[in-house]
Amino acid sequence: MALLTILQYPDPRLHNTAAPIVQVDDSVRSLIADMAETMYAAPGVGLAATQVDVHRQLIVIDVSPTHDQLKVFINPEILESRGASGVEEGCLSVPGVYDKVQRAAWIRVRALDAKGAPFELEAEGLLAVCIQHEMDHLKGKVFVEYLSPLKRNRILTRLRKHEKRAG
Ligand code: K1U
Ligand code: ZN
Repeated sequence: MALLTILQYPDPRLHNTAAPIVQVDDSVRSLIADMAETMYAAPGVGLAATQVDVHRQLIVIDVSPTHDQLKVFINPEILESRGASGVEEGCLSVPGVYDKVQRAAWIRVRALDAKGAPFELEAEGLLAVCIQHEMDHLKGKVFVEYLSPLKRNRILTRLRKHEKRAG
């Protein structure tokens, strides 16, 4: 297994659109293992392949307090959604920024698992928000792009200062 580098906003590669995965083979399972290790080490509760510069439709999520309930979503689709969530979001590609975004409170999602088998899942709370956040990454959208231009410019200024200081 390997720790992968997480792209940092405003890296333009975060705006790439991910392609569907045609075959769930050993290379996909190896990427799943590396993404899970990277997510747990960060630490985070989700990670999209886009964030590690792989532009394929793959997400890993674990919102359990025990960090032992890894969920894998390949080619995810939202079939139904309801309500409005009030969960605050964070993003490993935008460190130090937390804010609320308009998302559905409940979703029904269809995807393939790590073996390539189709499944459906109903989700609410943090899991529902995390799935929507990660699916946005696969479409090239970062959560700060939902915020007002004022907030987004402040975030960009702070991140650029931080980047300069880090060399
Ligand atoms: O997409 C990402 O960068 C991962 C992101 C997922 C997410 C969190 C909260 C709401 C929506 C999406 C994170 O994991 S940010 C880090 C985080 O939330 C966290 C870190 C340690 C413990 C618990 C949460
Ligand atoms: Zn994110």
